[in-house]
Amino acid sequence: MLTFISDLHLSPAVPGITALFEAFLASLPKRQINSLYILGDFFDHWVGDDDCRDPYNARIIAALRQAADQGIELNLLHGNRDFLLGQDFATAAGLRLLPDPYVLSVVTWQFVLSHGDALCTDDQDYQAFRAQVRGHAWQADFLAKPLAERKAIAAALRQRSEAIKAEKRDEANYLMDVNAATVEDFLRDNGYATLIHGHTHRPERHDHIVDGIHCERWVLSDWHQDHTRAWGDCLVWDGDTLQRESLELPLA
Ligand code: LP5
Ligand code: MN
Repeated sequence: MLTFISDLHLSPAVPGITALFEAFLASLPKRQINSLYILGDFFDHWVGDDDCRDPYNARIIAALRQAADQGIELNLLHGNRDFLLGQDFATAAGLRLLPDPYVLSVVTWQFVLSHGDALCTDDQDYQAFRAQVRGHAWQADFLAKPLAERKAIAAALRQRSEAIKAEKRDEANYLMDVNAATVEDFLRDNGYATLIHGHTHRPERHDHIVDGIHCERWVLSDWHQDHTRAWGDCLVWDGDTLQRESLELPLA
């Protein structure tokens, strides 16, 4: 059995979500789930693998490693907040970094996995930003900065991003969602497979008819916490059907 999650945005600021994730990971062997696919924005932000030593990050890496050692196959695609997760992190956590998009063929079905940010082509400011920060030279330049400076830049960008989103939500909500024509091209380019993505924080199952072919698009939720509980969702493939499951942890 396979399971898919996205947009946990893990950080020390969300201990409830962290506990929910740890409980979720620990529950996989009992549920006969042997592969986990994390579809990006696993961390709230990631500024380079030299930050693996940070105590919070080390705790998450240890939890992943424990699951890997129990035989869970761990896979991760980058999100827009943690695209700097690299091979040192992957090796320490015992997981495989996958390209975005990633076509996942199982015995009876074909999925295509993506974080989803590349599909939001109406958000031209973001796409310009994305093109810049996904470049190799730009990343090498950023990673050469001291860790503290990178953390300060990431914090400023996060603040700015939240402000921009609040502004755009008021004036043009659609900007923050996927573009329908981009999704159709994407499905065509990826063999009309069942698309699973996150990023938009709009959990839903959509039907698309592309070239007369029925395609499904499943959007994962981001994870949340308040004072009483942490919650999120996952998708589970049992070899026959894909189902959304709610995850919840009461907080003392
Ligand atoms: O993440 P979310 O859901 O809030 O919003 C995204 C888009 N925002 C981002 C920015 C991330 O939140 C912050 C990333 C921090 C970690 C990265 C570490 C290393 C990177 C350092 C880069 C300098 O991705 C948001 C979208 C939204 O999704 C919906 O799709 O709208 O897009 C933006 O906020 C981007 C702005 O539109 C454009 C900002 C341009 C800023 C340019 C500053 C360059 C500074 C360079 C410094 C070296
Ligand atoms: Mn995202």
